[in-house]
Amino acid sequence: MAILPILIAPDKRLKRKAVAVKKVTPRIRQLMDDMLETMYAAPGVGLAAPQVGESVRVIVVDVAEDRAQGVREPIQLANPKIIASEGDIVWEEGCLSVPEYTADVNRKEYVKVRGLNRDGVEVEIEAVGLFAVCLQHEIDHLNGVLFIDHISRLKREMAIKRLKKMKAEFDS
Ligand code: K1U
Ligand code: ZN
Repeated sequence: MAILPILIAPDKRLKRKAVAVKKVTPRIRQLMDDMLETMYAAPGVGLAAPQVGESVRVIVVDVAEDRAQGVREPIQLANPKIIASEGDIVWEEGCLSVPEYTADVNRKEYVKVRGLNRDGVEVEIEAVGLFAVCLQHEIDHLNGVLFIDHISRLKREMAIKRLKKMKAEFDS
């Protein structure tokens, strides 16, 4: 397993629509495992393949409450699709590709997601609260959408300005 570099916005690779996985091959399984290791190291509660420069429809999520105690409940999904949703929730989100910035985002409170697990078997996952929010956030990444695309234009432009400044300072 490997820890992969995470792309930081603004980056055009984060704005592309990722392509569907035809089959969960050993290469896709390796990507899923590397993404999990990258997410735990960050640390984060989710990660989408475009964030590590791979434009394929793969996400990983782990929102286990006892993660600090070493409890892991990893979810690895290819081609995730929301097939049902209910209710509304506002969540203060962050993003590993938008460091040091959080904002309230309107999401669905409950989602049912269908996808392929690491064995290539079709599964359905029901989620509420942070788990549901995280699935929606990661599926957005597969469609080239960042959480800052859900906030006001003024706030988004301020966030992007800060990111550009951070990148310029890092590069100098
Ligand atoms: O996709 C990403 O960039 C990961 C992102 C997911 C996410 C966070 C919050 C709401 C929705 C989606 C993160 O994991 S940011 C880091 C974070 O929230 C966190 C990190 C460690 C412990 C708990 C939370
Ligand atoms: Zn994100």
